[in-house]
Amino acid sequence: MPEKTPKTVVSKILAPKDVTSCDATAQMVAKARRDDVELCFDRAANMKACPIGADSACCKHCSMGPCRLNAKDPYGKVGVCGATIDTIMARNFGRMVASGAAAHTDHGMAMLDLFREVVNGRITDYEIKDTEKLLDVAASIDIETEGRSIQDIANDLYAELERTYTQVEGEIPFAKRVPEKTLETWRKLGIVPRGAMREIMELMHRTHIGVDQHYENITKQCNRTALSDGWGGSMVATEISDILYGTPSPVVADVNMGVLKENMVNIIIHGHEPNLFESMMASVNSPVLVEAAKAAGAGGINLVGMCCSGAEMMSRHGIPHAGNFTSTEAILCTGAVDAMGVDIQCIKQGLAKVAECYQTPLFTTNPRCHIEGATHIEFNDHTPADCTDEIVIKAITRFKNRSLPVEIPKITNPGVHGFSAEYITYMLGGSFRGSYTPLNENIINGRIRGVAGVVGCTNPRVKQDWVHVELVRELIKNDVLVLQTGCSQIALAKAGLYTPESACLAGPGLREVCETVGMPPVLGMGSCVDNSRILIAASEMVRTGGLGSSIAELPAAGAAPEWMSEKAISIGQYFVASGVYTVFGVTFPIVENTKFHKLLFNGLEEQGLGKWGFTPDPYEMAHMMIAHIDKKRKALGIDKARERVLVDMNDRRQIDAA
Ligand code: SF4
Ligand code: MSK
Repeated sequence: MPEKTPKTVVSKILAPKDVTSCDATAQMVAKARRDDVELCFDRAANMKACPIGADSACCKHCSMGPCRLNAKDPYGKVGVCGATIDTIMARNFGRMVASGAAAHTDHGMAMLDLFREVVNGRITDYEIKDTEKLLDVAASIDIETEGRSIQDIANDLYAELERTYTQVEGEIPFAKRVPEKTLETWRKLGIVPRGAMREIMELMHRTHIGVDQHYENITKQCNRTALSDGWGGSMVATEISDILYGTPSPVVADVNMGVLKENMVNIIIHGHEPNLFESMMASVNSPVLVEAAKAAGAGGINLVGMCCSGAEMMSRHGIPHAGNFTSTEAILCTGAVDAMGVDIQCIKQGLAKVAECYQTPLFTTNPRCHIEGATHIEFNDHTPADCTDEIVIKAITRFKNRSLPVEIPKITNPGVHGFSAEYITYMLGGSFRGSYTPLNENIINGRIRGVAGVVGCTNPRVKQDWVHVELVRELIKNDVLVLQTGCSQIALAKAGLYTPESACLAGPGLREVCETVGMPPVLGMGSCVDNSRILIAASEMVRTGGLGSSIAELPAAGAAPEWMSEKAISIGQYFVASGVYTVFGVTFPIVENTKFHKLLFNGLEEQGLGKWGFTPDPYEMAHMMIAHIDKKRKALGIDKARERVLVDMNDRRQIDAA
């Protein structure tokens, strides 16, 4: 019999401080060890990643295989069907893009379904909250708004946006928002998306055995599919969520496990769909349920978010946030979670076992996501309170019967969140001359060196949050303004960088801008689906002028330093296809020194798009991004302007000491 590794050995191998730089999570990892409970960190340590799979050198697309090629001798062998390593890697990569894009677009389509039912009056628990946003979005795709009723405009908007998903031929509606030169490049390359369903279907078809066997042609469809996500499914999800629930503007919120309260009924919502969370907000404020909580001996009901719907609700309403992806099991070890409700995406199956260990009821709510061992209470947009009220009632019962010790890490990090693309316009220009002009001017004059999007997951294969935090600190120190979403935003919030005072960590130029405006050097924009806000901000920068005529010309770069999901690959690919240099950490699922690798890491840039980069090291990553930003500044002829604002050594020493 093979020898099993006892959990006690695992606890000796992994010191909590080695798996996470989040103190609260480390405290809970230590507690899990004492309680003999296994978390994702332990499973990662005991699951050696298959090197052939990690390199994408393995194909299991048909039963003549699986075929394993050798990454060390990539052209020494082909699959049984004759597929080369470039075909195999491109197909595997393409399927990651298809799956990631499908996740975002299915979510977006669910938001659009809800919008349709609200507009036609069949759903009354939600309403159009932000009519100004409705008018802006409608106008951006040439829907007439003058002198028309909100109802008529909303009906037209629904009909138009449905094409994002279902259209068979033609360009998706939000192609109209793409800077002209970028769009021209896409047209020339034949990668303007039609409808997301068509693009995802075609990519799945092409990656079937015996169909597309040229890595360049597969990559073309990867671009088209990823763009149908970024400028399609994801963008619709964000815009419709804003219309229904309000466009975020800066709000102060607490982040970290200390947002749980020992004397309250604690409910966590985790996932990606705001409708479950919005309904839960109503349920926890229901006087009847609040009374029931008090009758059970609680001070009240405490609703907190995790992962991406948590980031979205924090940005929109200031709801406290308890932690990112890698902390979702660890937080259950507090014993203080009276219910966890989940919907879709990034919900670890391991939650069920940890929840059982700590007597926390775990509820799945979405028909797309059931988990063995969890209780399923289906959420229905037509009767949302049926689900969320029941979860609250179950949480109150659990609170009343709490029998395990409670240990809540006493750490909270306040910060300012909720920087939508619209608010950036207002913040920098004021209500009378709101525009991106001040941002562009500060980039041109060199106070701001460039803009970086730092986004994406955390991953138990690297020390949680550490790569995000070190990367962002290095970027802002070098005057790069950082835009963030998703689990990365939460990592930096926990590191205290979401306060305006953290501007003291920035270089002198960025610090001056932050202090003038009163903003942090790191701007959080919401969930991973809200990466579309970064695309909109980039388009506005191009449209405002002075920084080139395509996204590819902007002094900008992107990174997902601790990525783990297929959604991240789709996001990375749509940023690359939009013209952004995008650097990933952890690992990259492609063998180096192959034709497909050269295409992704160089060839796409030669076509007028962006390109991929990779390094697990945060400092190297920062300097790869800064070098790219400087290259773009030089090409724009604004590198000289930057020299005028260079600081003296004394100033620099002060920044380093801060
Ligand atoms: Fe092997 Fe080709 Fe089948 Fe892939 S498609 S498993 S490479 S025979
Ligand atoms: S939740 S995709 S771990 S950002 Fe959007 Fe976080 Fe990545 Fe999931």
